[in-house]
Amino acid sequence: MENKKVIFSGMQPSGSLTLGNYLGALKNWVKLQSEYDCYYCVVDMHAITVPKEPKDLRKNTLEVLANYIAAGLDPKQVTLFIQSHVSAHAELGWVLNCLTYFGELGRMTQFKDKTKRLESSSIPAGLFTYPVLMAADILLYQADLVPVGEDQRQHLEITRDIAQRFNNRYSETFKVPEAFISKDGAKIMSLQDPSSKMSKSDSHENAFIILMDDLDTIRRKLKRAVTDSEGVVRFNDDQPGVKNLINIYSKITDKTTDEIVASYEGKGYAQFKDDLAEVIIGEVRPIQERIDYLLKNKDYLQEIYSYGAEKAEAAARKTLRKVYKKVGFIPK
Ligand code: AQP
Repeated sequence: MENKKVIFSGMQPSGSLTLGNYLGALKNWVKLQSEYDCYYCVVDMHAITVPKEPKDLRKNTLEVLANYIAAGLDPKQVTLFIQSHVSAHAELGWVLNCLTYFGELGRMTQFKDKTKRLESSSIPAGLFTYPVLMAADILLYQADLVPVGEDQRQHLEITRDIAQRFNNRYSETFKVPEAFISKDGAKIMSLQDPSSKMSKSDSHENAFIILMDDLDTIRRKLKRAVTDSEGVVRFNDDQPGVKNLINIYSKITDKTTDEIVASYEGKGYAQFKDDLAEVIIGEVRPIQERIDYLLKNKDYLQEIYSYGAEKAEAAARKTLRKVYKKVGFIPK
């Protein structure tokens, strides 16, 4: 069998997947599946770094898996699994925690963003060490490439640093992975605050569109999307709300931003937003039909994640055995 390069990536079931997750990452994952040996994971252990209702976590975990498949990932071609089913993630995570410094974790902008309104006494340690678990996820599979959105670049850098540190201290063990951020994978911003990224756990539900939003909700959220008082569809930094909407339009239709701006000359925001709502609906409707079908067939989903866990486990154990040996743990 030809040796394909390995890809690992995952999403947290911290909510239902947004248009940001889809356009920034998932759509790209689908394009890569035939060319690479792909491990795509639902990272439920990451999702408990902030408090989460158990029943919501269970629901979101299955939904994210269904979203993956409905967006086009083929369970026969890629390894689809749930992180907590492969205990090597937690085990390697601990070893890597012992190799990662407090100072470098403190520089992570996602940690700073997520904790800026919290007292230190209420910040879970897991939120702080989140990038270390992410490093374990990736390094277990000896991934060559990690397709993520621009927002995850810094976490990829720390993964590389940790891998290199381990290799230098104990001898060559991990492949040092590269971030794989496609041109198409730019950052999609919040519809309510275009200075922050669109996030599935945003407390303001008009800030994001989820792939499972019904069609009227999509139209309503678009209507309420923050723009400005210019009233002219232009792609520039002084109009961040409109710029974000043009970006979304462009990612879905493959039209350039210049083409989109030209086609709305002399037309106002209302027309542009209505059209964008229909563009989004055209993209998500077939995905929604497949999600519906999958969520009604939980046995099928279970078959997929059980099979995926078995495959992932075999690859992960191989790496973990090496790591344990190198750090000096005695085999059972
Ligand atoms: N707004 C975005 N634009 C482009 N890409 C995005 N991604 C997330 N938001 C955007 C990409 O989606 C993948 C999922 O990452 P995750 O679920 O592990 O965590 P995240 O990046 O923290 O995503 P969210 O939606 O913002 O989740 P919460 O609200 O829980 O923090 C990654 O590849 C990411 O780059």
